[in-house]
Amino acid sequence: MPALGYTYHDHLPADFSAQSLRDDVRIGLTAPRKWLPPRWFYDKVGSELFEDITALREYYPTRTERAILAESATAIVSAAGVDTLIELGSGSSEKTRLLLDAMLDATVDQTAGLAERRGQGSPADPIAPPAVRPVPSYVALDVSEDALRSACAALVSSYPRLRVGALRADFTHHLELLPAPAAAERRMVAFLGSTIGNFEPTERATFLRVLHAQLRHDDHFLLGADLVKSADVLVPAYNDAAGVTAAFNLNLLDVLNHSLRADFDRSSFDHVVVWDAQQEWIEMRLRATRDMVVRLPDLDLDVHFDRGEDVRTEISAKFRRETLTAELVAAGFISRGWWTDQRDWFSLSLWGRRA
Ligand code: SAH
Ligand code: AVI
Repeated sequence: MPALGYTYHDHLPADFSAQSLRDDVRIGLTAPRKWLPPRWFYDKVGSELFEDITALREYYPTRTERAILAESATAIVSAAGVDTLIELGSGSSEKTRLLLDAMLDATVDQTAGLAERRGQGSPADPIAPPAVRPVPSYVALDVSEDALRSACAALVSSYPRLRVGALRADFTHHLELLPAPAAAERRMVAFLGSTIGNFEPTERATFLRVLHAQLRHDDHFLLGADLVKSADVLVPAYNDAAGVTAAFNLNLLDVLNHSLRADFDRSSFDHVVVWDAQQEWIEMRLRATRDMVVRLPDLDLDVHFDRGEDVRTEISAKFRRETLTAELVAAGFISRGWWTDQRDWFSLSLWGRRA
């Protein structure tokens, strides 16, 4: 057993992260319509601010997904049959506990069933023992070391029977690093929280194809996806009255200031949220409130902003069952279940691999 109680592997060494941040920032801030990829939100402060967002009255996705899991985790786990749960973009792994509880309950049920059947069997009528299942395991994959370490340390103390691993990696580049299954080990890859909505459509299609290629025939994919609903609900979820989402968005400028010695002035940008009804996605932007030049010495780059100019920092796509299903089927998946809440605001769907 490792000293921490969990294994930790880092596939994002400092120089790799620094180079990919430099590449992303150069591409995004020299584009005709400026943008930045959302993975850079999640430094220590950003990960904590995201956790604060999940508790906001306006931000319904986390509590709605948690309610679906509370109701249906047992059914999901029993439909998939899970020895190892691998979670992409695991963050605090809080909702995951509902899946882990269901996984561990299932192994207790199996053991009890085996003992019961052994008690009934006689030497003349031996009952073949079922195949011994692998130790229940959980692997958290995230870009944020702070989130991984605090989530895994907490899981280790709550779940002594669970084998826990942390993988610091980027799910847009490193899906081939998912732990390979042992013979007869059944894996379920979970992607919760509607983080899939933060991909551009083409990036989403690539992600689904690459993930599908990593799965074996008895593995499953569990997807949490936020559903299309009224803009009156959607916009406040990304523009809360207390300004926590604004702080999360503006923290991106601090990340660039710390990591690239940039000189962004936070007070010269506004947090802006737009519902794009055509694309059916929320856009978060940072809008310059004055003309300015921002210096990024590590890139040897000066970036000019006009007053009113936007940097798009995130899209958060909202889904419909038919189109989401079509995308997964196009990537090779087959539907194994769909769970939602009473208002049909959020979905959890289970997918298998087409043979
Ligand atoms: N799954 C959690 C957290 C969602 S927040 C929940 O449902 O509440 C999104 C998480 O994805 C953050 O923890 C962030 O650090 C992680 N993340 C963002 N981009 C990532 C990437 N490219 N690769 C791996 N993790 C990423
Ligand atoms: C992680 N992701 C699914 C969140 C979302 O809702 O798109 C990130 C977030 N951005 C602002 N609030 C929350």
